[in-house]
Amino acid sequence: NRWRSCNGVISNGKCYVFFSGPKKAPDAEFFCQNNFQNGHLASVTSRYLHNQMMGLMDRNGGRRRTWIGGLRYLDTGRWIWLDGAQWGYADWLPGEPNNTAGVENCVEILSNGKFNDMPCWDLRAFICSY
Ligand code: GN1
Ligand code: CA
Repeated sequence: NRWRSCNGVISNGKCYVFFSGPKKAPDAEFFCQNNFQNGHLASVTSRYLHNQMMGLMDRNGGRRRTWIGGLRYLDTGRWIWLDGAQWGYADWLPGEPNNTAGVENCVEILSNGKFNDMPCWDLRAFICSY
């Protein structure tokens, strides 16, 4: 139904919803796909959207480390968004992405708001968008 509600924030016609989880990143992506039509872990493709995501985190129990939908592309240093958005904007913490132990293929927003690459099996809150 075209007036379906959004239990989070709407930006550019997309709904962004925060979940405390905690889940591993692949389980979080599975959850998003299964609970929302066209659902994925959220892509964060602009400063504006990034600020909105931090606001969403702040309103959900305080800003804690949260999965978003960035994924390292194969073994390259390149990244993709799981929802197919074009990779471009990325507000990495200085020194990131550092791919510690060569296994940090997923992307979290840290409590200070910056992006960090992390092992996908770590348990985190997450943001779905659809
Ligand atoms: C963590 O614990 P350390 O320093 O090996 C984190 C990385 C960060 C790094 C920042 C598994 O790595 O993603 O880049 O801190 N990895 C894990 O200093 O927690
Ligand atoms: Ca890292």
